[in-house]
Amino acid sequence: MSFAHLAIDLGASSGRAIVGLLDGSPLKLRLEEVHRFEHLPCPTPVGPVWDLTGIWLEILTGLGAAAKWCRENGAELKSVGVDTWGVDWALLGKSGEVLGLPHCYRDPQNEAACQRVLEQMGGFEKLYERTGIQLMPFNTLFQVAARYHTEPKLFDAAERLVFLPDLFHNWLSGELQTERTIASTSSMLDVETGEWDTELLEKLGLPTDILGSIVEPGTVLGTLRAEIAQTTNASAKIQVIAPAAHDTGSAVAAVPATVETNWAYLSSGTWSLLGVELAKPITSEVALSIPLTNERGVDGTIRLLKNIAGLWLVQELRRELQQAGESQDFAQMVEEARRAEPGRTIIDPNYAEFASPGNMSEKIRQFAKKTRQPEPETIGQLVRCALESLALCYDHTLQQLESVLGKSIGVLHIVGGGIQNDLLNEFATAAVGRSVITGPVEATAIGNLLVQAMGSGELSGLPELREIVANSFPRNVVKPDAADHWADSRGKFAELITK
Ligand code: ADP
Ligand code: LRH
Repeated sequence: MSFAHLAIDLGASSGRAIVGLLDGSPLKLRLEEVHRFEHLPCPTPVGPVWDLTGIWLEILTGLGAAAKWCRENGAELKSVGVDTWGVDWALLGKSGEVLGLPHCYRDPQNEAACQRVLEQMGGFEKLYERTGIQLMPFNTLFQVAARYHTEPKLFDAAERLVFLPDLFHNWLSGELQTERTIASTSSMLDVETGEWDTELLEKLGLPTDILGSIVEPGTVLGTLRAEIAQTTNASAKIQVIAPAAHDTGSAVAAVPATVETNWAYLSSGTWSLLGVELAKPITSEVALSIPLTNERGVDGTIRLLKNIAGLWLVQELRRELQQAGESQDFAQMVEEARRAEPGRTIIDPNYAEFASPGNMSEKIRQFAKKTRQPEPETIGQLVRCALESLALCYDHTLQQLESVLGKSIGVLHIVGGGIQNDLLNEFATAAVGRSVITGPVEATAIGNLLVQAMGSGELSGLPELREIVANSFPRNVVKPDAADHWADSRGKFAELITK
């Protein structure tokens, strides 16, 4: 009988349950996707909230399907672990009751709270030197400040603040722990120690008695609650093991960089997370001026990276088409973009207006108008504009990283669902002028599974984990797009973002 683990990988647009089987010599990981679903934030009068119980039922469906698959295929399901997108959280009362629905991070209320916090701190640099996290209005710190402002009594009743994977682990096992990678993206941890910065929270007048102790990725949290085992027809012996509970932490753990020393990663999905892996955080003046984020990873590593808007832009263009009854899939949109004119319009993907949902095509046109460029009209022109601009932003960010590190980066590994967009891979390769390797697509689930295997004592650490990824999944060396505008477009992009 072979052993299996189950990754529940929840991105901001979709979730999946993937069984992983480790066997052979050298060890290889085999994946079996047993469940996949899409999900969306729900608009309410108090802002966008996540369909928490809907997502939970999908998790249970995934667990049930994994248990069935393992039974039918002679495998023993040993453990399950959940990773989610970053920053979102909930409060639990004394009995464990969730106090209010968790908001989706794309919530306009965070903006005012972010400004208030920055004023209280006397500027972003004071916050950055403590937490080392990029300024984004949706960081958990600002979300907590926003909610404390509108609903202070909720915090009186609260016993614990939980991040979403911690909550799902609690619902699976009954145990309650805070996993370090997901906590580290909140802007509430001390960048040097990786522990809660309680002094910061006190300074901001925010409660600290709701913070639990923090555990490492790979920690065995417990076993399935009897009720969960019963409803999913799974064994009550299945362990619940915290993976790198932040999806980006899991994805970067699964980057198959085994020989290179000068590599960077790009985790490509709803967001494009581009950065390097380090032993220690960097909060220098140059890092602050960009600013770059320092998040915690597997085996005590630090991810120095930049959050770039990513395929959110294309997701929103697709949603607009769907609303107009012109349903198109991503592959069709990419084909239209391939046929559109090269180098016509460039945007800054990180322009604040693009971060909120709705009217993406109009927002892109307004940006073009403001910067005196041709306005994209067709879906092909819009998608091409978004993809070329993302590629240029990757190049710019790599240069920024090099300036912080004081050394050059020769190889970019791109992982995640976004690598299914061939055109973006080709654009990225042309724009960055470095060697680009794509794969694996399911890096997040793979990282999640292998960290569980580490936690259960089957694997020793990150180097072994990456060897397994490299041995198990195909990688592709990308050929650059052949259009001749890239040198000009790089110049245009640099001008755009300094305006
Ligand atoms: P998340 O960050 O939500 O977990 P994923 O890693 O699953 O996202 O990546 C989803 C993105 O991948 C989609 O937004 C889409 O842009 C892109 N994508 C998925 N399938 C395809 C495809 N067949 N062709 C082109 N792009 C795709
Ligand atoms: C990517 C991600 C990213 C966060 C964002 C909110 O899914 O976790 O690392 O910053 O979602």
